[in-house]
Amino acid sequence: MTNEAIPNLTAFDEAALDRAFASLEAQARADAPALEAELFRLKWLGRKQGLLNDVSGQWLKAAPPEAKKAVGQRFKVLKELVDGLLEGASGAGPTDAALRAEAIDITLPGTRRLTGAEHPIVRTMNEIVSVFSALGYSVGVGPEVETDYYNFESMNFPPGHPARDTQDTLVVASQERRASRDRLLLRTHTSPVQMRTMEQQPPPVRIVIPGKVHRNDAADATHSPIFHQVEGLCVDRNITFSDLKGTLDHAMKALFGSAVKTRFFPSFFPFTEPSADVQISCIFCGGKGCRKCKQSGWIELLGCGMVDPAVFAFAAEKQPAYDPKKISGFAFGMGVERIAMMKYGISEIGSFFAGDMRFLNQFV
Ligand code: 2NL
Repeated sequence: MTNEAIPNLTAFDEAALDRAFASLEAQARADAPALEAELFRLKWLGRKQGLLNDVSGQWLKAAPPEAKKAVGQRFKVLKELVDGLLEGASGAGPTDAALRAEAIDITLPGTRRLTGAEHPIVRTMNEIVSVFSALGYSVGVGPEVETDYYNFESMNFPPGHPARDTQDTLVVASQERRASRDRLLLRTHTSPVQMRTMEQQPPPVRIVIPGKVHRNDAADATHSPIFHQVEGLCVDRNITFSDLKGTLDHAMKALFGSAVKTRFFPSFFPFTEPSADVQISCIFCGGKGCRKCKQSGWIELLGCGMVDPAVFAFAAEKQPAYDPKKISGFAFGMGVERIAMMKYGISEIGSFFAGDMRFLNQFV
């Protein structure tokens, strides 16, 4: 019986023999990595059905006397190849040459990978947050796509307030079918997270919310439609404006050095009453007056105030403990870019977002 994997040889000239053996060699090389070692041995070297046995039977024995030597030589080479392949596969291990080719020089220096660094905005945000963490504040995060209710209505913005205008707020398209309180927009401040927090837990609350906010502003040296805020909220019994002043005075000293002074000016926000703007003594001239503070000796840095009872009334719809007759609180908000620009002497807000490595590498 002849093996069909081995064609019958019709010509025994050198070229015909080379072609015939080359095809078997290629087959053996393909089988070696594909077959388990014992299967490979059986297929090629098996005493009864091994291919080499059949090659010997069909090609060597069939060769005319003058071609026997040429067939025998090629058969020997093929047998050595198959033995070699089996040795490689059966745990005798690779040859020395193969080992040397794969060797790793462990004395070479490793591949240096840059670890990266905190972006200056994130770093500043973390610094602000850690000042309040040290005072016992927890940290909250929340969605950047918000509803009109959390961003405006519950923050006591009246229906026609200019901030609600699409000229000032970036809104999600095609929301007309929804009730106005459910319409989606990009949050313009992180206050919605504080309202969500109050809905989730009764007072006392001490929390800071760092995060990204959006406004439909034209970009210039100090304005960007995307920027970052840290807002804070403290609610408990008997929280007073003195607590607000003491907390923010401490926070400014922790952020800018113990020599800075603070002062509070009357201001207005829909969500606080009374409201104040906070100025710190100029960190560049110590208060004597310079270009940075426009010769005033003071720099305006954040807004704050006592939480408006109307805001507590919205929270009380879900958590009755926010009864403005029983509790009080203060809140504040600051722009992270503005603080980072002051700390690092940066004049263009766009530098934070341009992704220019020459800028960013200064903060590594
Ligand atoms: C500013 C002013 C401020 C708040 C944010 C706030 C949050 C709640 C209730 C009341 Cl839940 N107020 N946040 C209060 C005063 C000022 O931010 O100029 N930010 C850049």
